[in-house]
Amino acid sequence: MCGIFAYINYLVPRDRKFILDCLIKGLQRLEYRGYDSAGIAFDGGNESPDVIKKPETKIVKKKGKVRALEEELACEKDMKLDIEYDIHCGIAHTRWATHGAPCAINSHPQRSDVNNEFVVVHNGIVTNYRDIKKVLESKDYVFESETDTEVIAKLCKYVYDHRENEDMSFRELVEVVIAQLEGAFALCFKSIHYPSQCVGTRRGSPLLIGVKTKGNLSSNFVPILYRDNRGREFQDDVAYNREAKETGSSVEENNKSTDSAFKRSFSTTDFEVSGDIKAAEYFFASDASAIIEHTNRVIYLEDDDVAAVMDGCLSIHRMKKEEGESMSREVQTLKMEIQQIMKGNYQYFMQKEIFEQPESVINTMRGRVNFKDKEVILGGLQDHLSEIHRCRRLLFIACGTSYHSAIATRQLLEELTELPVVVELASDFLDRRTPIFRDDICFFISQSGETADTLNALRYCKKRGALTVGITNTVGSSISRETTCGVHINAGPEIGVASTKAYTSQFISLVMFGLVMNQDRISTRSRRNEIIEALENLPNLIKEVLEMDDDIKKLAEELYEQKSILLMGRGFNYATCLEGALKIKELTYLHSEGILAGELKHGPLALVDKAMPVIMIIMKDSMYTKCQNALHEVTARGCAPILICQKGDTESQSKASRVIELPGTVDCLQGILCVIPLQLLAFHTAVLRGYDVDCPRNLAKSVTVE
Ligand code: G6Q
Ligand code: GLU
Repeated sequence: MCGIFAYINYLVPRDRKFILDCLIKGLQRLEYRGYDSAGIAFDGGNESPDVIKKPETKIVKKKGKVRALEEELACEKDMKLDIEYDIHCGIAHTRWATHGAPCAINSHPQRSDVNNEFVVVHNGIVTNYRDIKKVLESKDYVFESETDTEVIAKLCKYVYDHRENEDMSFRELVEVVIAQLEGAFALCFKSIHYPSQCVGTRRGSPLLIGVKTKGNLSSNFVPILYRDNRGREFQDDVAYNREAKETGSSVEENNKSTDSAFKRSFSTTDFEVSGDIKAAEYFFASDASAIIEHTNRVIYLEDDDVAAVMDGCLSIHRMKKEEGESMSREVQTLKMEIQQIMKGNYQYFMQKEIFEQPESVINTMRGRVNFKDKEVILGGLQDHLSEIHRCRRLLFIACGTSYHSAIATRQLLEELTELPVVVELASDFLDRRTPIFRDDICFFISQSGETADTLNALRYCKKRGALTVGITNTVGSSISRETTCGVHINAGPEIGVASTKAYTSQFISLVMFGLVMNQDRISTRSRRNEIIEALENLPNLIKEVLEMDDDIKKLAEELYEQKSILLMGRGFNYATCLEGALKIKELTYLHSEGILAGELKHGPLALVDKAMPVIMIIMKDSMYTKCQNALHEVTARGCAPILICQKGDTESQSKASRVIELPGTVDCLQGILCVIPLQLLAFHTAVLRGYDVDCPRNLAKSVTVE
């Protein structure tokens, strides 16, 4: 994720200092979304704005948090801050790198050329950027950054320089550009060819517009403007009026009202501020936390909307009209407080990140899993696949939750690669000075990419000639930089110390690796297809499990005063027990232990009596019968466990004290669904015990010491 913010003032005089402060403040509100670097673009030149000179755009960018950018701006030489602008557009960005390490040159705004003719800020991933880059390079475009985003800015210049219609609008140019893009994006554009105009658009990443005018907004709807098959713009008045009437305001009413802030002027297809209150300010942002302090009136753009602000008018355009889609975008009123918004409707970042998992797993798979053709591509490994195929064994080395993601996928990786798979805790691996060979492939899994134990293990393996692969969530981190190749899990920033969405994204990334290794094997084709189909449906199933949140909260109310909780499972759910136990202990400070159900009779069963809280995971997979045996061993000691099982498993449920029924999926992915109730249970139990969920005692988000 990242933070996009743009501020446009029209006939509202603002000096440059106000404008820069507004942009910086907007980024600070969005910093929780990503903060490895930041940048800003605004009108350049030091003369008074009423001296008409060729417009120029100034860009200032800096690695580090927004504060570093603010300091950089303060150091800008001869930059007059008291210049006043009646009309101005500024855009800004705080980055969470996916392509290109965090540094000034890779920060946004990215530009079309050395004259900053077009600048753009981007949230998301352009999955076909390599192809676009090749084409533009063949036309002598020179790229300066490692980002995917830069192709967007250069595409703008290409389209502009080759436009047939001299009067091509900024919005039309952006429509041509985004039609070439694949992947996910929210974008804001600024250009010297379209002074003081701003165009914003989205596909897969959020973007909203705050509107601030002198008058009260009596119009609650901005009509969508479509392009007909001759390229002319039209608005479906009939459908718009019907919808507006149903919701209490219509074009006629708007036009009658003298104080309406939006009035449809038939001469153009835009909405403008009417009467003498033409002054307006617009705020484009990735989420409302950057807007709320300016205005509570916002418009949430939908995928493929293109919003343009020109001469104080806001218009929203779509290329084609889909059956049954809304004809307009509602101007909504925000009712939240700023602090709350940064966590959305959530009390804690960890809670937000648990509920982000349907989206984060989609982002992890985006541009990598082709569900139609049943193909998986991991671009970061492509150049090393032949070496990986020839290796002697695969080692997965990590700590904590990241280690559990390797345990969770070990069985599947053995099945799909038919190679020995070794999973190691980094600290123990180093203590033993484990033998490593040149034909080993060593994977280092780390959300932060900075964990000292894992990093030291990486350096140990590299020294011994092994091929090293990073599986991280942080581009530019030490592990991502020092490994030979790798996969970015694209889970977005994980703020809560207790890892949740990173775990499920690591899990999915390792499953994708297994599918990549198995691409050409005919014998396992049906197994592959079963897994890929299950991956496609997984986000919906995660959503279904998250809807059980209230039930899990009730369970937490029964457990939060306990002293200890045992979790038992085996096969694909042994890791789930380890991970669930870790979540419970690190958030609630209760003793909790993940036990391999097959080990129960070798000792742990001594802990079990009718008073011991036991959570048992039993799924209808190849371990079902063996788990039934464990269930009998436990119930024979008077314990009625809390059962996490598949819907309809009445046999197991008859012996349980509480039942959490989950939807079924393919056996090797079931652990993704089973871990979510445990994440929620740990969260609610911690809240009930009055602890700080996002910052558990004694812990840190990134353990950079051994
Ligand atoms: C788990 C914790 C912790 C973490 C490890 C590894 O909830 O966040 O166990 O998983 O410290 O961290 P990295 O994944 O950043 O290496
Ligand atoms: N993919 C772009 C980059 O790596 C944008 C990442 C983001 O959303 O911050 O620069």
